Amino acid sequence: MKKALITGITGQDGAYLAEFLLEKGYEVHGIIRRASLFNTDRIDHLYQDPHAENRRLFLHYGDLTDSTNLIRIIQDVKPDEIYNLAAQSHVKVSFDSPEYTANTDALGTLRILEAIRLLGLEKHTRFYQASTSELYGLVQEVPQTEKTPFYPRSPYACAKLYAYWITVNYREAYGIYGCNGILFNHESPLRGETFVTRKITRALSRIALGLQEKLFLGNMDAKRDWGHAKDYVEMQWLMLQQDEPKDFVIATGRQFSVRDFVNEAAKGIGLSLRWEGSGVDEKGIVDGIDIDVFNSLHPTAKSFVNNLTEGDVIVEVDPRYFRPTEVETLLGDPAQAKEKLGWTPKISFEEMVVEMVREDFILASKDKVCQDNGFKVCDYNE
Ligand code: NDP
Ligand code: GDR
Repeated sequence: MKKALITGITGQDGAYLAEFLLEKGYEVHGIIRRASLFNTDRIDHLYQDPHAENRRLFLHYGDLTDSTNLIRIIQDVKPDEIYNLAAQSHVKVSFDSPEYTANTDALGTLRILEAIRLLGLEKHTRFYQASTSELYGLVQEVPQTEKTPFYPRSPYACAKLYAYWITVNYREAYGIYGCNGILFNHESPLRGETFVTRKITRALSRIALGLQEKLFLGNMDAKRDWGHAKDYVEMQWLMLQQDEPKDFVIATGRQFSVRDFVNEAAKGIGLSLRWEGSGVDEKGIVDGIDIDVFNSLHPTAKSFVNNLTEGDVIVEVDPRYFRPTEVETLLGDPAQAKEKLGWTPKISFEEMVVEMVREDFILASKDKVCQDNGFKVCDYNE
């Protein structure tokens, strides 16, 4: 039975990857951080009681900032494959916490590679590094390929640039099978609530149910190549199954703006929007409501009064969400992945947005029931 170690198993990709590898028959080990509250929501459906026989999912406390802990876990597990997904992954937050971001995202990667080397596992353990389209930053070429020059635009991207090159270096210097997956943005109902897509689908659902008044966003013109996380974790695995290690761009080859995403998500719950103004004065206004779509979202929807009316302003720009340096446009060319890995994404942008907004509508419906019965629900909305 193959053994995989996933750092960042409690994150969006970690959860999908753990499920995928368990289905493939792997023994899966994951590193989780000690937190004051349970932080395993995304993998609770995979959890196996530590006392159960024949279990194949094992969780270890650890942190990418702690070398000795990483060495001990890797020594104990001796994994065939390590997927390094752990990171302070929020670009905007990296401007507030640049040193912590570098410690985790850059040095954390080095610590794992060094552990593989120190333990003499260079020929045993294959290594996947979660690289990112943020490396292209101020883009030098459209679309971006494996050969497009990098120009990082945030402390996060600078840290990931180090991680990219140290992976290449350990491959060349010590013969470690190490790969960078240069993944463009990928989303899902498990996406963190402060990334723009999930912020939008969550907020629109809550607005439709009267739990929130407005959605405040930053740069509406930013353009991204958005894929589905479930599709992308399959590629992470495929990259480690090849004869030779190689770096791959993983993207859909389609691009949409933040505004396009809002329109698509609004459509998913039966709203059409019109846009007025520009820059910080831009507003998204309800232009039409398709009550049949709204009612089809969930059996409970019919029992809720939809409190929106045409003309309501539900989206506004708030400059607090602007970044000191922005990545305006990203569009990937996945030709090499298609050719060499035989990989193509299965879930379209439109299908993904509908899935996300429908899942968030169900969560908002639960909150609505709680609120209507006098219970306090979470108002956090950043
Ligand atoms: P998430 O933010 O959802 O998950 C990050 C994971 O890393 C969480 O499990 C988190 O733990 C863990 N983590 C954070 N800091 C540390 C640390 N110091 N030590 C140990 N674990 C830590 O990210 P995604 O799943 O979306 O992304 C996975 C990886 O892919 C990240 O490296 C990200 O930078 C990269 N990436 C993501 C893309 C995307 O669009 N999603 C695109 C390109 C790259 P906890 O749950 O406790 O917070
Ligand atoms: P990104 O994702 O920075 O691309 O990094 P995010 O969803 O945070 O931003 C995408 C774009 O939307 C604009 N934007 C906003 N973003 C957020 N978070 N909140 C807002 O209110 C808002 N309004 C507009 C942003 O300015 C940006 O242009 C993600 C992360 O998963 C990284 O870890 C990963 O490496 C890259 O994708 C590829």
